[in-house]
Amino acid sequence: MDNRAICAIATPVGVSALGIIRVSGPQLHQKIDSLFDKKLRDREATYVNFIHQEKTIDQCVAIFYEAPRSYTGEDMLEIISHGNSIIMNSIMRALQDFGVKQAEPGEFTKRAFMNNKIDLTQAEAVADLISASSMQSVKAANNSLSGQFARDIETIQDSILGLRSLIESVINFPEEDDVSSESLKDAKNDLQKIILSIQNLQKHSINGLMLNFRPTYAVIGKPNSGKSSLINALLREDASIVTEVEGTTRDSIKYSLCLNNQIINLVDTAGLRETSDLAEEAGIARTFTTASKSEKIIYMIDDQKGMSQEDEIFLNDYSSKNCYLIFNKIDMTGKQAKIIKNNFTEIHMSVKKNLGLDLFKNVILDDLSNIDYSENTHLARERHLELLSNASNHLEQCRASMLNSSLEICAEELRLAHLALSSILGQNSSEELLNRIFTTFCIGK
Ligand SMILES: Nc1nc2c(ncn2[C@@H]2O[C@H](COP(=O)(O)OP(=O)(O)O)[C@@H](O)[C@H]2O)c(=O)[nH]1
Ligand SMILES: [Mg+2]
Repeated sequence: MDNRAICAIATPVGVSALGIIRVSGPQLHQKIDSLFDKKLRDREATYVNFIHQEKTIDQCVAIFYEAPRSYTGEDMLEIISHGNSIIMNSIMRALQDFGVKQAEPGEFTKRAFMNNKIDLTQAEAVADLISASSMQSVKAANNSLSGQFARDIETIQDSILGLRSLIESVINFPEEDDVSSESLKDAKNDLQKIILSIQNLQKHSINGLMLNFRPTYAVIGKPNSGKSSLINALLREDASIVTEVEGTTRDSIKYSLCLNNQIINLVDTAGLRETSDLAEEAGIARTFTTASKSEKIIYMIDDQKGMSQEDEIFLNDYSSKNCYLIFNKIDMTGKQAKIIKNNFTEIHMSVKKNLGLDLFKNVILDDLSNIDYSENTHLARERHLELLSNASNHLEQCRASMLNSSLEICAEELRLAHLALSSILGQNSSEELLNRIFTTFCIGK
């Protein structure tokens, strides 16, 4: 691995009061001392001038963390400057003049992993914490980050090792018959306990996976039914272009909406109609792709026009479980805002007059409240689940071989189960796997 010092802006781009630049690398002190007008002391915040080519770029607060007591395990520096991107980029350039390179996404955390500051589940939890989409997923990510998930796995690994040595002893000393049959009975009990604890961990992981998940709601319907208006009303800002011209929205545009501390994806789409405009036609094709990739469809109908045959044809492919109908513009038809459960759940509302918008939000909130969560839930990934089920399969094989007294196979299955668990923690993981995990991080973490 390239172990040159790295730097990155760790705060979002744009204007802000303060911005943070992080630096990490071996023997940083000697390299960057001359950039400050005062000497930095370990783990102390110092008010300094950041100086480059004899000019003060900014007045900052700098904190130096001496290795190995830092996030990455290397020497680290955090520069808290004013949050202006011209200032921050000048600081970055100055650092680069001193041989510090721009960090890749996740490179700080990757170094923390490489230096054994954290295991792979904790590294993944860092990324999950940053992108957590609800307070529950924040808590669950923290459970993983604190190492609870890793400790649970290590406990199971220890039990597997214990069981293996028990079985090896029976293999090696078969002549002591009494001891053997006693030991085998113990082995069966131990195996049963291990299988149960894996099942327990799998259950928590499945719940954790659900928490990590952001459902996508696609808003679909004919042109002018009020799709973009609905999205704007929900986002409480002019996020989509709303006009009276049919066919304004020509692409599928994805937004994040935070409802009661939970984030969903909301997609605005091109209205469905026959068209000879090529760009619009391509937009409509995307609407269908978006629909097929979304968890839920919000199908909008202009209440003045009512449901048409085309609407019905589209809806034929959907069920009440994955589709809601909105009859919009009831201000023009004089109806009351209400929810009706017919074939589909129908919400009769007016976006423009803000009638029934809360009814609609409650429908989504109801969807979101169905996720099961307990204090032990940790934020899991597909990767963890696959490896847990892999370990679990080997343990089942081990049980089967124990019943036929094929003890060599038993021991081998235990070794494989242990290996699967090691991979969850990132012991013996390949460079490719690590790259796959760390490139999903944001820069600066
Ligand atoms: N009267 C009335 N007009 C609405 C309502 N919702 C949206 N509109 C209007 O319908 C037109 C089309 O809206 P837009 O959101 O662009 O529809 P889209 O093509 O489905 O995205 C605009 O002029 C909106 O102001 C409503 O509840 N009542
Ligand atoms: Mg639109």
